[in-house]
Amino acid sequence: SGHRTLGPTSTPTHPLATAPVGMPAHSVDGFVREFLHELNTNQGVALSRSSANDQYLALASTVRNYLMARWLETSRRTREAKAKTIGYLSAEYLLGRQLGNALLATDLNEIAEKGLALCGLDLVTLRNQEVEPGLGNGGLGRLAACFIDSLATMDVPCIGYGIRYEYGIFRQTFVDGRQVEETDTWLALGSPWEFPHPEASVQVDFGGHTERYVDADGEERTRWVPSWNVLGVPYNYMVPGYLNGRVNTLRLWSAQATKAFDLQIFNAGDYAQAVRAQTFAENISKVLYPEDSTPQGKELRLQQQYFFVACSLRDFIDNELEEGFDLHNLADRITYQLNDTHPVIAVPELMRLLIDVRGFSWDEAWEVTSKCFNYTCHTLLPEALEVWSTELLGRLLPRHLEIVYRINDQFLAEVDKTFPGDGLRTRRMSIISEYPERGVRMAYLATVAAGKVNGVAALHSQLLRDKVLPDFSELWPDKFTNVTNGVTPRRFVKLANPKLSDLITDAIGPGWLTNLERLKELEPYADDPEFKASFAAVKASNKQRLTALLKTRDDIDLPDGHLLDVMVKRLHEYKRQSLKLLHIVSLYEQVLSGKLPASALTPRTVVFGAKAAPGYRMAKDTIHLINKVAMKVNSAPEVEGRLKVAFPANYNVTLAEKLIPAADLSEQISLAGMEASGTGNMKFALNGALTIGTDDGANVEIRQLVGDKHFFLFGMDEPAVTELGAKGYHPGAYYESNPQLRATLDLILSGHFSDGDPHAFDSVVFNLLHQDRFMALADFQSYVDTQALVEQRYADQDAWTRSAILNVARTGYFSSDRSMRDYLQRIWHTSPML
Ligand code: CJB
Repeated sequence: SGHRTLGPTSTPTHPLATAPVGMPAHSVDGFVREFLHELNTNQGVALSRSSANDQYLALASTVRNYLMARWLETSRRTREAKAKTIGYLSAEYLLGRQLGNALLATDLNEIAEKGLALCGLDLVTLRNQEVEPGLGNGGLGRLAACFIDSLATMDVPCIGYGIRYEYGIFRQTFVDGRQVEETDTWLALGSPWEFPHPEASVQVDFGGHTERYVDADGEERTRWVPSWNVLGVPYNYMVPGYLNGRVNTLRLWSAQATKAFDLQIFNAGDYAQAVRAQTFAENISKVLYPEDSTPQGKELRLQQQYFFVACSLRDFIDNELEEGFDLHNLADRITYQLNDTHPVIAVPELMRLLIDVRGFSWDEAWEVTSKCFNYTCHTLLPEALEVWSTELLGRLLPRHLEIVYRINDQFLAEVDKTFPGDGLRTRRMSIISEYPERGVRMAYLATVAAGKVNGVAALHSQLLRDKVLPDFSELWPDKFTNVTNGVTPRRFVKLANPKLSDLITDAIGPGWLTNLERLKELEPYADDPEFKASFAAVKASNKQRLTALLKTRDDIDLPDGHLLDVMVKRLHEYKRQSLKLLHIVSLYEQVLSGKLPASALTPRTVVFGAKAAPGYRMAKDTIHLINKVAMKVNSAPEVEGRLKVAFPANYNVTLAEKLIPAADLSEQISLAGMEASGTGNMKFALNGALTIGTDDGANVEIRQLVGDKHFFLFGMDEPAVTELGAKGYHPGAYYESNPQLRATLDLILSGHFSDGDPHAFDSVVFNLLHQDRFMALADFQSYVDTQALVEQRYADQDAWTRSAILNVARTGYFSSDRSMRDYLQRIWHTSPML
């Protein structure tokens, strides 16, 4: 018929049919041969005629080939062992560049460098060709990337499931200091790390209605009659473990129309209509929603969520399990981790698959489903908890809404049995909310279905139980647990900071990279003058590397010898970039008004990196203000050589890898009780920056581990915040009673930073004065006082370096390998295959 057969035509019988291809030779000559072969056969060009992009793509596939045998072998070994797999369900993976990590995982960096040099090419230049896959917004997506790296490195079977967004997080530029978003065309120059498998596409249904019918056994059943569908095409990515032979899979789904193109309509002359179905379907995986911590409740977003979990559940059941597998035992083979509420629609989807498709009874299906899921909550902000209107859910997924209602009925009956007659409680705990409209509280649904519910740092997990889900924690105390987040030391120490890594290895040997607690062995070196000097030299060299990068990347001049003070994270009111800004303006104002001689300032460069959600007005206005303050401060002769503000645009993983190793001071200044964990805080500490921070998120644990002397704590703690809120918070009172705070805000209101326009920053300033939901004004004095302590401490470079070394030595706990161990023991109840 002219169609290609999908899947194997028959069972392959050759002895080598299931064996992986052999590993390419590990030699410089071999590498060069393979590289040129890829360049010639994949890119179709000769070296002499090749572009940098050709060279990058050929290099990527050369390196990729070294992982290929291990990838195939991993999959064979996992199937054969019938090992339990972690199904990590996440709408975001903020992966960062792949080439460096692949070179590290194959130990090919040196060979590649030498081989390319023989070809007259430079490895660093080619590495810089790569456009990072920005398939996430911030911490949540980057955490997912760290976790899958750790699982691979620990030899734990894991499939990461997500969406292959055609456009990832927007590229940020500044025009007159204002953020302008541009499309992230990360796929435009080719994507050598992905393997599409259109033959393994999955059909996903939407819309329509449900019907009751009686099956052949006389059983009353339900069938969903959908009204439209799309195809999910899987794209596989390698997730290599560090030098251990395991290569797990990240499987991202791309949406495609089931009927690509209507030839009849085309022939009738309606060209636009002929492609409409295609456009409509492909919109589902077109673009990452750039909202971070604030779901918009948009229909397309719900389509994305259902699309990827429906594909993912079907994929595992149909393709990863052996034929004839009894799905009653599904929990023996997979445990799904729900990364926030984004994939929670997987719960009714599994129920539907088991009941409507596989003929399970409700109770049998619930028995299986309630063993398969666990849920991680990443926030405390009430506006970040997803609620889907039943109107929308019923229209898009009518069968799922029915199932959710029944889960709720069954759950509320259980509540009523435990707390008879407590109608208020049942109403509070209902998965269905009634105001402002009827909706499904996805966090409640997740909590009801999950075996375990966890927060992401000790404080956050406690507040999650006490403030967000108190009734649930009372009903099921054992369901709740904490797993403090972590970061992968492969990317954020070894790749980002090769010089520090070499220094560490020289001191304590190489084992630390997969056993990060071994950094403790560095403690005695904090008092070793030679080590301290080398450590300081590494920091200085990282600053130089950053200086060179910012010059070419952004035409920013970083002055020499400054305290490098870095605040990089999404722009959010709760994270309080505005507080950092008030500190800068306060310093500047004091010099300008003659209250402080410029010579009294510790030379300091503040670096910001932050994207604002495109629809988040206050965040965008804050970016504008920071840029305007930067322009003024940077050109003011009064503070020249003493104070500088740099705001490189488009902060991303690639920039983080250069910024963090250069930093002296890490800004972690959210209002206590608001930052679930933070993971940037961990990356800075591990790279020898000292933290100025509130008692919030993982800062609490960082401070406990590094010790109060090596951490700059300021501000109210969470109970104080709650108390002040209860008492009634009046930010204006701080303005009235604190002359320096007043002078600072007045300078902004004077139009000094806005070419005389006094109203340019009204939104930001009046918000601080009249609302200040995150109490920046209340913490202002404590913050600037603590910054003065920072300066005192920095003046003693020897003491500073000692503290920096102790930060590195004492934060090995924050490896995502440790986080994964905690999940394995406390949540997943499985172990590495080793
Ligand atoms: N987080 O990045 C996001 N997006 C959300 O929608 C909700 C939370 C962040 O997750 C990180 C990983 O757990 C946390 O470290 C961070 O505090 C939190 O804001």
